[in-house]
Amino acid sequence: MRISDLRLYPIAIADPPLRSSYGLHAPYALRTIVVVRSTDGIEGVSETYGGDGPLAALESLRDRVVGTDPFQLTRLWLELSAQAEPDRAEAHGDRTQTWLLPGENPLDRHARSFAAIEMACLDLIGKALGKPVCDLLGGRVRSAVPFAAYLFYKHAGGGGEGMDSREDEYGEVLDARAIVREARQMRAQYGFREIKLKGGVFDPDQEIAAIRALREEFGPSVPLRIDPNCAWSVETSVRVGLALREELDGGGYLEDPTATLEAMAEVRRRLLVAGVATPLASNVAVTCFEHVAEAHRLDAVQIVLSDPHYWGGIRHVQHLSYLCHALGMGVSMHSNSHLGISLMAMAHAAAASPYLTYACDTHYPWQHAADEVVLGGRVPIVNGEVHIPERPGLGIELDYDQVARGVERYRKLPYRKRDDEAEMQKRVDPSWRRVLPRW
Ligand code: GKR
Ligand code: MG
Repeated sequence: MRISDLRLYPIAIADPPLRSSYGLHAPYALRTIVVVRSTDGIEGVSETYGGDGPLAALESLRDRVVGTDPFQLTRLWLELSAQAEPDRAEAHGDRTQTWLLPGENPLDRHARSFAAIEMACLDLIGKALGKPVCDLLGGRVRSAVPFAAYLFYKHAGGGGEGMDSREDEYGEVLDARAIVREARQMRAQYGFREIKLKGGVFDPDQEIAAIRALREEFGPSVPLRIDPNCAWSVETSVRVGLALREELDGGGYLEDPTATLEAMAEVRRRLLVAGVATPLASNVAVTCFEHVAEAHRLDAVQIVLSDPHYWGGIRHVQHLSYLCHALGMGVSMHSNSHLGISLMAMAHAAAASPYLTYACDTHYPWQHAADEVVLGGRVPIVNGEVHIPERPGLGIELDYDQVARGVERYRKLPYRKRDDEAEMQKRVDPSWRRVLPRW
């Protein structure tokens, strides 16, 4: 079996005005749908970052991918990794997500492109053999993958623009009371049993109050995590860690409170001295295998946030889970605005990764059924879990009419790149800049 065709569909999907330390989400998030077709007419699909950059990176692989045996991808990984070397200068050697949004760092371009091809090939192989992806990788350790409620502060609006606006399910969410309301609503709809709050938006005392209000509402059986995406200094991170010592205990974590591994290590040291063992998690300072060793050496990070989209695919997430286990580190999963194909890729990666024991993040509740490209509509999340269906590959098929609508939305958009800072200036505060640390 060979790959006879590679098709790339750049799409735009409605996205509500969510806030983070990066700024504000634009009315549409960008994604790329990837289809590999085999010589025997089977199609494998995947979903990855969107916009011109990721699209051009994938387009440049067309000649290399077409003609390849989908079972033989290791050489492609090696070739792409070797080509990534010159990108070091372009990115000033910084492969973290401190300054560049996920999907934008040239230093993980090869890992992102490879991942998109790998996921589509696994889907293709699964469909050819009649096996679910997780069962191609040694078998699943779980058939239902838990995800966490991912709470955001947000402005009014459900995403999209003008006649193409989506309804605003959650309304404006700018204080602790509204955060609790959002959590209640999301839990009622999806049954999530763990909660993450995207922080780094308001004064840390307001975000401490929001976490406390969540604890008060849901009790200690619902683990809580907070992620300010490096908005805090070491001092502030320690202060928040001390203040939330009880609330983040029992399965919760403090995610990327501050920038750099050295600063995270300092936060960890100071919390331990004060008797607080809340683990620190990271998807900003740790984005690749090379970072894990240093994070472990410094004891800067105790939970690594995997993500098949930029760690080099589903198999790399599986490898990462073994590595973290051997090092005595935990592993969880990061997410970005995405549709059902990504959700299924994340679910299969988690199902096949024995030591991934935290509920995975997902932005899926923030996306709307009108934008879904999976045939039959939205992938169900029930009791906070995604079930691995007994269907081959990722377990989904593409709805090409929906893909065409997504491509049309993309075509009409004036932007081709996620830029939360520009969006924040445009819609909230013209003088807003991303400053780290802000507090
Ligand atoms: O969607 O604004 C967002 C998040 O801030 C996202 O871009 C982050 O990468 O969810 C992510 C995280 O955990 O850092
Ligand atoms: Mg994070």
